[in-house]
Amino acid sequence: RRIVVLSGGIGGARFLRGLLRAAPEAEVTVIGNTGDDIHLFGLKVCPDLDTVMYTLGGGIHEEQGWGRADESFAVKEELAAYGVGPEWFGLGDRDFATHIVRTQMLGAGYPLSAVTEALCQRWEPGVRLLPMTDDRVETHVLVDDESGGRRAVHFQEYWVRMRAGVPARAVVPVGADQSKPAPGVLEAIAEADVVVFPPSNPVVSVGTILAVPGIREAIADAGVPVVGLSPIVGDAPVRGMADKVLAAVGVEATATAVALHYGSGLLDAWLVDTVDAGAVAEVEAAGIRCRAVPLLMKDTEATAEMARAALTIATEVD
Ligand code: GDP
Ligand code: FO1
Ligand code: CA
Repeated sequence: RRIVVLSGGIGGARFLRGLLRAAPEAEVTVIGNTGDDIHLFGLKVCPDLDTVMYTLGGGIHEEQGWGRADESFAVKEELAAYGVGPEWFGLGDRDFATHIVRTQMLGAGYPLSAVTEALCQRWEPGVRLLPMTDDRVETHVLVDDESGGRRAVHFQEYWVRMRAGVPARAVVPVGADQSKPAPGVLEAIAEADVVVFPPSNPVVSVGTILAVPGIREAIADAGVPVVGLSPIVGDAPVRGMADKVLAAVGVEATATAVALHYGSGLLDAWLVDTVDAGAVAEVEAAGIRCRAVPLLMKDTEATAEMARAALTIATEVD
């Protein structure tokens, strides 16, 4: 069975671990969000690709959910001693090596998709990990400035430095409209038996991937079940501040609103948590098959059970 998953960082990566346990024989292609990518100290950092790669490859800092296990921060401290920031972004020494290799290969002319494949030869994530695009796409967030206007900040600055503490007026995936899907992306979608939207951020993770021209259309045209799992449980994100960026696109932080945001034109089936069982009828009224199952990724087995539910509901809409 060929499964395509559109993934952000932590939510997507943890789901994938469960999916690989639930369907060990499946051929899984992950289309990773690169809108969160940022250039720091002359290096290209791809947080969501790295989170998937480290999580599935056994190198992730488990509690934190991003970055490397057994990390140290000597380079960051030395940079700070030179007065070189930003100090608000925590790049560790082990993680730095990944960005150095990536930047070196990009500088030598390899596209990000080839670089990602090379990095994955070390980590053996058990999936085919593709960036959504080889082109530069950077998500920016419009916030209010002091003089009553708006200013754009990089998504990482909004998320990590500002902790999404001020309203996001708009979320703009800069460069997305000019970007092309990376090699293999459209082919993987066309050959998929099922497409899964994991419990990733619907705006800045899955939404950014869908903003690459051709990807949304390819999914709709594939004619295979498209199944999503809600990242919103009990009217709040399980983790993080997805409600802040949902507000920017005028979507309530509820499992129903996120399903309707994807829409029945794209989504065939949707899983909500058991605490949101009341949403099932609403979602089904919109033409999307819906079931309530436990959606907390407490451990790999609980997550595998979520993946099994997703694959089961997919067969029901096939
Ligand atoms: P990011 O790039 O690291 O922000 O990760 P993703 O975009 O892949 O996923 C972020 C989303 O994962 C957040 O909106 C969370 O609400 C969601 N999430 C995290 N843990 C869980 C969980 O255990 N269950 C569900 N349903 N969602 C989760
Ligand atoms: N998230 C933070 O909240 N603080 C950090 O300092 C931070 C550093 C960081 C470094 C490498 C990496 O791959 C991820 C990192 N993240 C950090 C997580 C990540 O930037 C965001 O949580 C996601 O992109 C949000 O969607
Ligand atoms: Ca992310």
